[in-house]
Amino acid sequence: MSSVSHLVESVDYDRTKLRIRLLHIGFGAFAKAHVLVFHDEMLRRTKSDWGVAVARLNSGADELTGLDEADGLFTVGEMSGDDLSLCQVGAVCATVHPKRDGVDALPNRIADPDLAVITLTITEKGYCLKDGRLDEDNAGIRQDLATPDAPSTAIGVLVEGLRRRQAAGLAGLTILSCDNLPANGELCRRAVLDFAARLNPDLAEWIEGNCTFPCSMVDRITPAMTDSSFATLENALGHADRNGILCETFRQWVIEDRFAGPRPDWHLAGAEFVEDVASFEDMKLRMLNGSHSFLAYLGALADKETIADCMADPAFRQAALNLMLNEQAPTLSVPDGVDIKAYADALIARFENTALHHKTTQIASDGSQKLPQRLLAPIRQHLKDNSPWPLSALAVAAWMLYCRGVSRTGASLPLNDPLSARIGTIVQETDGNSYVDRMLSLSEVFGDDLPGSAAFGSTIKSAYQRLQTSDIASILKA
Ligand code: CS2
Repeated sequence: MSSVSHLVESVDYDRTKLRIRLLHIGFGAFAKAHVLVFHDEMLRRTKSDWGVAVARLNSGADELTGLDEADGLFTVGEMSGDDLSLCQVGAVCATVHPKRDGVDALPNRIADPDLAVITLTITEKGYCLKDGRLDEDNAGIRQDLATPDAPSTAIGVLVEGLRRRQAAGLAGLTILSCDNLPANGELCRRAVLDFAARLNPDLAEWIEGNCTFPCSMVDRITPAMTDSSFATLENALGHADRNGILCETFRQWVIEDRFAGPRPDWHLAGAEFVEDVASFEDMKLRMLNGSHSFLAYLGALADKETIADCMADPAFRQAALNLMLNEQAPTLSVPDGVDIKAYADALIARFENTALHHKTTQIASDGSQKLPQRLLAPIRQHLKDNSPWPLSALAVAAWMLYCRGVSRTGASLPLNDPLSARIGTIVQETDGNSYVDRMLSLSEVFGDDLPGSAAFGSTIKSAYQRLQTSDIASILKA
């Protein structure tokens, strides 16, 4: 790649006119490359006053300070093969971090009269759910319920901010989840209302009557930045940008059109406002994320570092396509106008993008939170229809084998998961079929129904045995 040869699309709107009307909580790689890119393009087209404040809750205070030092400006590089196009995002007017700015900073930002919309990328575990309801045993939730005016979880922060809005006699907000969960808005609403109701039923009623929680489907492959991707960006820009991000060129955002108040004109940047987003969510979660998880666990076990490395192996490539078309697509109600075969082909092409160094171990993280919607929901459908699901079984068994922390050649595999302590105990105490049985007893993952299904248990055990004894590429070819 040649240096200093890439044209950067600089910010072309008057940043002094921006007021903070949007707050994004969970400002990581994905938000930079997705929500903020849509928003920035909207600002370029409309020259409107929708400024953004971005927040993080746990780690990342220094990164936000780094962004402040760059006056909120950062570069997004879209990569396809050897092509890299660069764009500067100027929408960010302020950053907030409770550990840097104090516990009141975020609730007060939510209670600002100018604010109209909150977008969230807090990952699956950030919603603190169990069986679709707030998990009151979650340590963070327990703590926030005890000290609600000093919240540490996203749910606690939202409720405290909304409480301050209600007390100030302000209008409600639109709270827009952008995480990879089915009916993400509904789940967010449930968690917020459950939390609020525990504190004060009147507050819960106010939130229900004045705030909306639209669902949305978000899509853009955005690997975590590494030294090498920062170097690629620096080479293209001609100078370093520690706030920058690299991602693929594709992006999609389908949003349920249910806003409590003003709505940003994101459609001018390609977002779609629709009445019902469920079919888009399921399609993306199962076809893209389901096969991502499949490739992540099987690929990591076979020592493949990235998704593109998996795709370079014909056995993996064909298996991913087969999983999509034979096991995921038949469980979907495909959105009108979508050609599912073309969608699958496009996903394969996106996975093949060698410019994206998307690590299998990154996607493998938080499996206990991801498996249910990506793989287990379609498997339930197959069990009901009595249709075959051999590749989905391999993916679930591969997750179990991955959790033991060692690849087939003995390389160590990192386990990042909210259930890692319990999984670690199961790994220590059991192996073989009894290991599979103990893993199946994790009801957060498998519910109460799947462990009781003989067909499910025996299929996973047989897939697990094959993975332990045979070469992965030959299992995929079989
Ligand atoms: C991935 C997603 O890490 C993961 O679990 O499957 O982050 C995926 O890259 C995005 O959902 C793509 O839109």
